Amino acid sequence: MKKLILAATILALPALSHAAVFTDNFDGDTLALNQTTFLGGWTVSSGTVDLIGQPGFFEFFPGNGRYVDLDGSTRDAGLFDKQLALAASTQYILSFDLAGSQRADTNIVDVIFGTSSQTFTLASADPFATYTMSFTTNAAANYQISFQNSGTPGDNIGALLDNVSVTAVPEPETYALMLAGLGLVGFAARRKQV
Ligand SMILES: [Ca+2]
Ligand SMILES: [Ca+2]
Ligand SMILES: [Ca+2]
Repeated sequence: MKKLILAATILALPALSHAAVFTDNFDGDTLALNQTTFLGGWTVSSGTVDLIGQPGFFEFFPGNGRYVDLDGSTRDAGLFDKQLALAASTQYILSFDLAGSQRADTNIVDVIFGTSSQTFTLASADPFATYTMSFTTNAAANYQISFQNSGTPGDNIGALLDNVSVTAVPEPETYALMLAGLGLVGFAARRKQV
């Protein structure tokens, strides 16, 4: 029994280090050019994005289901963004997959996550790759996640976005508590054996 608890506690460690607060693979969203409604609570402003992919709608990456073409079909790439409620004084990691347009142009994507921002350049043929950004909150509040495609303006051909997630990084004290817990369980298990 003690061994079982110990095993369960060890198994719980990786889960604790990746406490997801938001995930979105866009697979449940409706295929459409200039899509404005997203199950993940995204909004599109100052232009448009397309929701493309499986089945057979600009399906460049079978296996990735559906994904976002960050330059819609109105010759004006929109700001794709959402607000996410995050706790105070916590480090968060944003993870997302970006691919090139697969349609013979290079695109630049500006990503903002809370107080962190970064620019990514995607060559047309770039496959989906996972990128991460991180920042630490100050107060508990709504924080921004946004993706803005630029590059060749107004060609309706954007970089592709999939698998957005946000995870909280546990505080060192949490690990200390877990390790202390492990030690106690181990001690109890050893005592039982004697
Ligand atoms: Ca997907
Ligand atoms: Ca498009
Ligand atoms: Ca473009």
